[in-house]
Amino acid sequence: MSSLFPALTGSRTDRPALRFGDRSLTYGELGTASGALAARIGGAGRVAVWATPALETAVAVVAALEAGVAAVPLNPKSGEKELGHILADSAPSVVLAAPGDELPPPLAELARIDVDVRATGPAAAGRASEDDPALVVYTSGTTGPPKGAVIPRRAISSTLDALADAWQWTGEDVLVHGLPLFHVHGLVLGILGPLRRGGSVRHLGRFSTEGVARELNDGATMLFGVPTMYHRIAQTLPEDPELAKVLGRARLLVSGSAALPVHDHERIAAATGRRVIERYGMTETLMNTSVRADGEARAGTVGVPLPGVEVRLVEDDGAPITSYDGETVGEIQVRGPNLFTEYLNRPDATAAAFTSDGWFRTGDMAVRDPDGYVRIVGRKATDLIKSGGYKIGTGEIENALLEHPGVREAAVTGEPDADLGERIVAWVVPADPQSPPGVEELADHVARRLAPHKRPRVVHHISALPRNDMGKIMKRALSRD
Ligand code: MCA
Ligand code: AMP
Repeated sequence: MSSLFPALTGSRTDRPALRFGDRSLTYGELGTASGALAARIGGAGRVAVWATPALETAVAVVAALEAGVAAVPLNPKSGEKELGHILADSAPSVVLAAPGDELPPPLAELARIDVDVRATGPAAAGRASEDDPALVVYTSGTTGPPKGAVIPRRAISSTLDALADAWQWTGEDVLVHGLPLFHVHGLVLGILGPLRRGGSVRHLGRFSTEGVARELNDGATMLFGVPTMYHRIAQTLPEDPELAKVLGRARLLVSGSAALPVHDHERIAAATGRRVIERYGMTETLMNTSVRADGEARAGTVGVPLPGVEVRLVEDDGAPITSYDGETVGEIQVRGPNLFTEYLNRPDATAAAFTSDGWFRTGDMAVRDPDGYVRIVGRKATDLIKSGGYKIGTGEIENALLEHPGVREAAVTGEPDADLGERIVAWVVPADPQSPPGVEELADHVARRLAPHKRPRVVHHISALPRNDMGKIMKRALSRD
């Protein structure tokens, strides 16, 4: 089994690998701690990782990958219902967590290993093929609970190596990020990416413009963020010349997980002299396209296909679109070594996600410019919301709302939000119109059951949901009101 992280055992193990606040590990230290943990979890089936933004999460995931065991990162803010579903579905044999972290009831019955980032002891590398699962990452769909995307080892190595080519990403780079570690963006790109290159990562614990400025001023060369983070940077720039100066000096500013509005692109470029570049990916596909470091950073596009990734646009009937005219809209389909293998325990959903000849249907709609640049113009499913860079299915929130005693009927839509991209709006028919549940009550209810980022930000009380003759809720009629 080839290691995903050659730098763990290379000749320069004194180099810094990870830093979270004032805690850090060199490659040598990371190799020792993750090797010792790998020896303990070898053959464990799947392991859950309590993915707080901390050193322990990175050590736990690296150890799992070294052991050849699949890791299931858990959002530490997941509510009971979401956590219960993920644990039942992925059936991990053990949970890896930082010493002292309190784990909620659904995890209480699971064996626990405290991750010791200073552990020593004999290391053990497991056996796994390139097609074996590396991660199971839960991602929302339009209906029902989140599905576990099984991501093989080859997808991780191929996506990170393709990005190294596109971004001229090397071991000299120092990445700063403040993304959560239970999704692909923050974990695969933000942690495993620098480690595969032999570079280093400084995690902010939580995103702040001050943290970004501090790290870029102290040797960091790259920044990864979701559009909400770049929006907050754009808002701060007019009063913060220091932030503008350090962003201007950065080697690469990368945005992804949702579209970065052109207005924010332009405000950042005007204040810093640098353009943010965008890349486009999905939990199921890892990265598909990117503006290249040596290419033109054109606002509003996600660049060109990454090396090894086939990208096509298709009509509604599945016919490929051959024109590169910047106008003809089609669904993006992708094929390549970067793809997931399956949705865990969901052969039906897996089959539906692929065409008969192996292309993955992304559900994203796009056009292609004459020079091959892809512009995403929308999404097939109106029942998926991207808020703060998180993908959220409306069905899941509707189901949670219906479990509240004050809710008789519920529908959820997304509406534009300058900061979050989209915000979640709940349309509720109260059980008792005299005392309808308020926004705080329903937000807390959803946050407790699912996760805080899935909570509605706006609640409208209505007397009935608009339905068509078939009884289906007409969401477009709701959003227009
Ligand atoms: C607020 N909070 C609550 C409640 N209200 N907690 C419980 N119950 C409530 N009712 C808490 C929140 O948990 C949060 O805590 C804090 O109050 C502020 O909440 P909020 O305003 O929602 O968050 P924010 O600080 O504004 O978050 C903006 C953000 C965040 C930092 C940009 O949305 C974020 O981290 N987004 C990243 C999403 C991401 O990584 N997506 C990648 C998936 P606390 O602050 O302590 O958490 S997409 C992907 O992976 C693909 C492959 C791709 O292409 O990248
Ligand atoms: P997720 O499943 O949470 O990984 O989210 C994947 C989705 O995020 C994609 O299907 C796109 O809709 C969206 N996305 C990711 N990157 C970009 C980007 N740069 N521009 C527009 N949408 C993006």
